[in-house]
Amino acid sequence: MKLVLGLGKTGFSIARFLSEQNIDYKIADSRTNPPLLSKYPDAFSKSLLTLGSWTLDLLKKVDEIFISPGIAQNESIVIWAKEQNIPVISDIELFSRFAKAPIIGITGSNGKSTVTQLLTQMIINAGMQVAMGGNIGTPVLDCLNEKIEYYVLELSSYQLDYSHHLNLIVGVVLNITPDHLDRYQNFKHYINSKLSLYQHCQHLVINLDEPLTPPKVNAKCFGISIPKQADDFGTVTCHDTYYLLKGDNVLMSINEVQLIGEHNTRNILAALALGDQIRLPIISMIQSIKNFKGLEHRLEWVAKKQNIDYYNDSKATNAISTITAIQALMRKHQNIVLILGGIAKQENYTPLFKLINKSITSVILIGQSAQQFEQEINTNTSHAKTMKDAVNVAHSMINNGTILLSPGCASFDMFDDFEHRGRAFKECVFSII
Ligand code: UMA
Ligand code: ADP
Repeated sequence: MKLVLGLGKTGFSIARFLSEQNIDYKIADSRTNPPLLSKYPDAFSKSLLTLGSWTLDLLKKVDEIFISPGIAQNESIVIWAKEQNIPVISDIELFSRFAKAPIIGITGSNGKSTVTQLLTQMIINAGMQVAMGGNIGTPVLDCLNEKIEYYVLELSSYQLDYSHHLNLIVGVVLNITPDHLDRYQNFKHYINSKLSLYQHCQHLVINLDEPLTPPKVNAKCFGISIPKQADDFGTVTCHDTYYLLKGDNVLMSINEVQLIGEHNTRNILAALALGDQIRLPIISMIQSIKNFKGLEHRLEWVAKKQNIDYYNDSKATNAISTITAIQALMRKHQNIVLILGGIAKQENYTPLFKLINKSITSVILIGQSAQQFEQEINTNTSHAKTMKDAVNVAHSMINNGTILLSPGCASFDMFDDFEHRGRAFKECVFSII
């Protein structure tokens, strides 16, 4: 008997898959009323469902556990399973047992979704059948299809922690900065979790600008400098313009790219290196980059009205992604009002506060972190209880410049998720202008 833990997106997709395979399972969620329960009344048999606190009884007759990524490794049920030698694996590992096409894995603290989406687009433009899934939103088991030629998976550290046997044709750890430290004993454990992806890869893609990645053996590399190897991807500046390079060869000018910021240049170079590892034609990859507008909620330009540009970077849920957004905009925009805050992560926000104090005109503080952040910020600050207030106050502060939502925090104190927060921001912007 298999045990499925968690009744979210992952749990439901595992249950559906096991039902289709006629594999016996039961399913349990430690909440009495998990948020998705009402949405899927017919997806599982109620007799197999346990809601509420987990006890040892749940493990009776269980020979394998399929666990949702949101369940931490220090939960009692995971510890009990280890004591009884019951394997605990992710949906990713289960998927990899059944997937017939090669799997590409993308992890990192920031940029995963952008690279996953761009690489998927590159494979489509090269004329192949591809499925994209994982942490980006579609559970991997929902992607399984005989016709697929490549799977492109965004993998979180949570998913990697429960994936011990994967076979990736190529993989990348884009970058590693502190995140999710509530789930790990310390930063070192988080780093090890991210780097575990490389243990599963036939071919590696490595970020030369990331000191935490391993020796560059047997890998294609990328970074913001002139490549040292013919197979690596990088950049060169000539007459104030950046060009993307493969070895000595100029691929394209950065002026042909729609995404802004050096972080996105890195994301593009990573996608090129991954695509090159699977031998996608360079010409079609370049065309995909030219067409790529980026994803919603990631430094997304929303509108311009009365000399004010509005950007939605709701996906910035940690300090470094907000730093990245400010640095990207500062090059062209001098007068920036930042909407910041939510549930702060257990990480060092000092570099962000330093940048804000140096470069930001005003900050509108929202969410639980407001009082804490206010003590560290010297620039002009205001408080807002709702997104509507935040946008109105920001709008009243400047006649020209940029209003940026880049909260640097999780959203759950005020919103369902970062998408809800980003949509709320955009609705408020459109109601003003
Ligand atoms: N649950 C328990 N006990 C617990 C914790 C959770 O029973 O101690 C139950 C919850 O009650 C809930 C279910 O488990 O019913 C939720 O499972 P989950 O939190 O693993 O979420 P899913 O809905 O399965 O979504 C997961 C990913 N969520 C997390 O990793 C927290 C989604 O990533 C992913 O898109 C989806 O699988 C499909 O693969 C989201 C995320 O926030 C976007 N990821 C983190 C991030 O990007 O920072 C890692
Ligand atoms: P992830 O899936 O890893 O969360 P996204 O592509 O969704 O990454 O971007 C999340 C946030 O991080 C956005 O605010 C985005 O602007 C920022 N970001 C994207 N790529 C990078 C990068 N390479 N380095 C730092 N920040 C980044």
